[in-house]
Amino acid sequence: MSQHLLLPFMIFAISSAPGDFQDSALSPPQEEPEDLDCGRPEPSARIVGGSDAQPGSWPWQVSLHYSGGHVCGGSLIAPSWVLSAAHCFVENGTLEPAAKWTVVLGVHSQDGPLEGAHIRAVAAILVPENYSSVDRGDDVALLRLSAPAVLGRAVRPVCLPRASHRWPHGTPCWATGWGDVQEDDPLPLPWMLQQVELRLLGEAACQCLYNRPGPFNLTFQLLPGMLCAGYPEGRRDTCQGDSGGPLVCEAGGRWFQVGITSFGFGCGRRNRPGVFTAVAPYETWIQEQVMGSKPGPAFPAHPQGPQPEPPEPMEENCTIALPVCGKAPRPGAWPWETQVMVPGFRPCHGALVSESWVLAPASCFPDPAISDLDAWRVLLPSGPRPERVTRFEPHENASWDGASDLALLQLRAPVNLSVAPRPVCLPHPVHYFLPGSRCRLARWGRGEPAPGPSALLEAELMSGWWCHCLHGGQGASVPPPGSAPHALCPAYQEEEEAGRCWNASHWSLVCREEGTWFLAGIGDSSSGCLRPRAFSPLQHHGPWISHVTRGAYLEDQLAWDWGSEGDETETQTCPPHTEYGACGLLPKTSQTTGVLWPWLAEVHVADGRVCSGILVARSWVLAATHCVLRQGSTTVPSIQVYLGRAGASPLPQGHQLSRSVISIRLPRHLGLRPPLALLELSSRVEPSPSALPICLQPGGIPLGASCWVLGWKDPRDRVPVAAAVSILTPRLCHCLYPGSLPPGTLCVLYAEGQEDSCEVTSAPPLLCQTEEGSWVLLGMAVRGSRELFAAVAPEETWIAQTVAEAHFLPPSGSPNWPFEGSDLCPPDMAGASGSPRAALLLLLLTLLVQS
Ligand code: 4AZ
Repeated sequence: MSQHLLLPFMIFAISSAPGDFQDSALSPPQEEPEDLDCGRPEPSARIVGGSDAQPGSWPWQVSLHYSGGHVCGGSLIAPSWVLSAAHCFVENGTLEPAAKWTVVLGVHSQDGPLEGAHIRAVAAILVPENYSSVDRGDDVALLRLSAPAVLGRAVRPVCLPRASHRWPHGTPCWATGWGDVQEDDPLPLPWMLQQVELRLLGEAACQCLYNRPGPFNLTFQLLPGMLCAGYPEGRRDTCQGDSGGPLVCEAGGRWFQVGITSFGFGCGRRNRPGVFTAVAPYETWIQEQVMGSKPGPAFPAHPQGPQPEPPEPMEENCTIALPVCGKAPRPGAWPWETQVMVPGFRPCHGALVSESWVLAPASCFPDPAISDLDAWRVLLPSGPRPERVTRFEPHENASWDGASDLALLQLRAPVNLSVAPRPVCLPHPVHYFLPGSRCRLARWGRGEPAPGPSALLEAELMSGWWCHCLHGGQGASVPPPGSAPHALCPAYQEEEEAGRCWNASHWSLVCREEGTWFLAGIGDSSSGCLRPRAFSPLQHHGPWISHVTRGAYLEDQLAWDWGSEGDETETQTCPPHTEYGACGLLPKTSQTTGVLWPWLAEVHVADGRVCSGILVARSWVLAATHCVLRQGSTTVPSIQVYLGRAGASPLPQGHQLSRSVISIRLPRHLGLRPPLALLELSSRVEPSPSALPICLQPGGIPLGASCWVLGWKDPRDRVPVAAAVSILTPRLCHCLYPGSLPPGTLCVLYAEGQEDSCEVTSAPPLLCQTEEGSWVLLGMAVRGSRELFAAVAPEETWIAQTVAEAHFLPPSGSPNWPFEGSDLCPPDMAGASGSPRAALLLLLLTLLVQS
């Protein structure tokens, strides 16, 4: 029994044909004297309210045991008959043998010897022929006991309603059971029978609630023979283990069983009331099964005589409940932000998660502080006075696992949530924060105020793939949408300089869905001085938080537009890492951010030239020598490098970071000026969607790769464009450009119509994406050419010696093409006129004829 919530097996929407049980209204009325008195517990025995039932208050409640443990509930309807739910007994379409079940009657606490209880074997289990699964209805079962129950103070039958009985919308009724107290949270010892008051919901009202997409964006079609009970706001419900148990309503001094606990979407969730099998429509079916059994179940006439169909109040049809949690007057004004004051320590920031509980990092409260809870004070926004703390509950893994650095603090007096303070919403374990979600950093633990404008606190969530592949293990499989992520990665609108410190930057990540804020993750200061790049998802801790607090606001996901990521059904794996971490990943960014090429740099030389550069390590950029050094000049110009530029228009200028160049390195070449230069940056960059080094491939062109020239079409707006190319074999290359090519030159052929994509003076890079998904740098364009590239591979040793942290992938085993020329060119090909494409066709033809 849940006063709150739980996730059972998830049941999804269907809309099959209604069952054919409505004819039961024609059944003959029962003569009451033939049956036992029903539905009357010992008058003095029950107290309404609270969640533990009083012994004897629900004497028809039975516990159904399988292999010695409680599995389902049931109700005694006659000395030899128990009513329950079909789904308790049917597994994969087959009925479990009756002999495996026992019925425990007259039990209250199921801990220890079942005092006063008695046990009956099950002689037969009867289930409607049409039963297939709970969501298709007919979830009802009858159990014939091997011997009649002994009726007494704690064991009495409940009354059954006739088919014509109607119960008005809103009738207060009671459900009972030993089921979970929340989703995945079993009833604690001493396993006392639980009771909860639920209101009947009319069909239209219930259908209306279930028409709102809920967990997993699914809706559900209520069928005839089902009824709902509960509240739009949730929090009181039945749960796993209550199935088969009774929902009873009082009429004329007797308790009638109106429903059988059947299923629901989770437990106690907002707008997801419990679904019950309506008992009245099964009058005939029950009568047929128990035929001849004396005494049989009692179907007393309704005390008010025949009932008309109650008109369902129309205005009740759609009272959708809105979240209680996660409402902020404006971003940054967090009504859940709490400060825990412990004498001798700096204030610790946490979040209010329910009326009585505050979540904060456990590391705020070292051992000596815990000894004196009396001295602690909790400051809440707009709270009239500091609150006192009565209980401190650290997470069991708090001391060694940063992702579990959490503690719960119980306030001595619950706060009134109708005004600020208000709790933040918490995600269920399967919550999937969409890439592109708008998030904010919020103070957490001993976090200091942000050193700068509030825009620094804004963040946008990166795709799960990027986050996992950047921060997770190499070759790891990416958790698909809908399964628990290992990390949440925010992309910041503005990148800060490494070295600029945010003091002791502990932050929490709050993300907004449909205007409601969720506490999505907690970050530590592992990125040194900077804002955290990866947060530990809080959703893993939802079960612990709800177990301890019994009432934290776990909310269903509210935004479901998964975009292209939702279409990815195949398991994705991460491209290889190098010993310095991930390289060459291209994040899938949102609409608002546009495409960012994390390794593409703009190299601005003092005299106004701008050319492309490629980040090869956290403080090194590779560029074409002719672009950064003037021919003949020996002075080193002043150079500024910009990363994360998505072009001057139309994409936003955010995400930019810049570094000045402190040295230019050239390889030692005899005679010729080497084509490639390494620029050393004034400080390192932090891996982010704006700045991630490219990978390098020892040996050259990766097999099966697709290759691109990445440049900009217009030197003024500098919006990056990628033109698809194929790399020609050295022989074709040599034949097309005989005599003119320095060793180590790559030639490319542009895909149809892409020749003019890139501007030439910027010296665009040639990149390939390997089959594993890593982006690899192959070369930089030679002066004045779109087709010829100075290859990186011949400079491998120089790069490795200059840049210790260059990201060399493991050798791919692909053929290492010799870059030297060949003498096998057909005659007359030299400098073929016209376009390279025309020349190439001609060349291919000639070679074909020759061979
Ligand atoms: C179950 O799994 C179950 N919240 C029973 C009732 C509900 C959900 C699940 C209703 O037995």
